[in-house]
Amino acid sequence: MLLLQKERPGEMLTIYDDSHPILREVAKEVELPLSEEDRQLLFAMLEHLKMSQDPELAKKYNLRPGVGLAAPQVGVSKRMIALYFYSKKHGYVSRLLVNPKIVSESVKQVYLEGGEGCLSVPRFYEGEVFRNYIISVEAYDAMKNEHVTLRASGFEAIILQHEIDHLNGILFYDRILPPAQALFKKQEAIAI
Ligand code: K3U
Ligand code: NI
Repeated sequence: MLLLQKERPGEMLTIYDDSHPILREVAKEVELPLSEEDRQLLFAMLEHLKMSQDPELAKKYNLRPGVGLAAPQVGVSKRMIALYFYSKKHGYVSRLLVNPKIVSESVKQVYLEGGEGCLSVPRFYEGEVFRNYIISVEAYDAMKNEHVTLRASGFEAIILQHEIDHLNGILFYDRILPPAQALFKKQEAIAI
């Protein structure tokens, strides 16, 4: 069951947009064991994503729906990310990852047919972002309280790469290719 902050708008996070320099910084590694403050921020990020996907709460608090969030987007330049998305195979998936590092990636590429969006980018950008279809990520998992190596493919792999980019000061539109190059890439990539 979802536990939502229905009556706690005062504790809601502020999302910084791409005019803020923090979005272009390389975020700092997080010290482990995880501090209570860092853990609370991660859970607040997850709560924000859950609320943003609840139509009633999203409307009430004027939230754009999101499936991922990186700490720099909420003003904290630390290597922490939250994911909350629906998978046909697993239902709703929540992930809270600290110091995530991509350790392997497929040659095969994938892209979202409608392009990517970002809670920190209040504009539409036309064009596809090509990403690795399968990746392995090493991280400290703040839900399991242990180091993990996870393998992700398709949409989850796209979200992870988008969020890890935020930790390195990269925004999705930096990766949009000129149309001729994109056309070439599309022939080899999987569209989802
Ligand atoms: O893609 C979005 C979505 C929202 C609800 C349901 C399904 C999809 C919204 S944009 C989004 O979630 C960004 C969030 C960001 F920018 F703050 F990290 C993450 C993302 C969007 C698209 C591809 C990869 C990651
Ligand atoms: Ni983003």
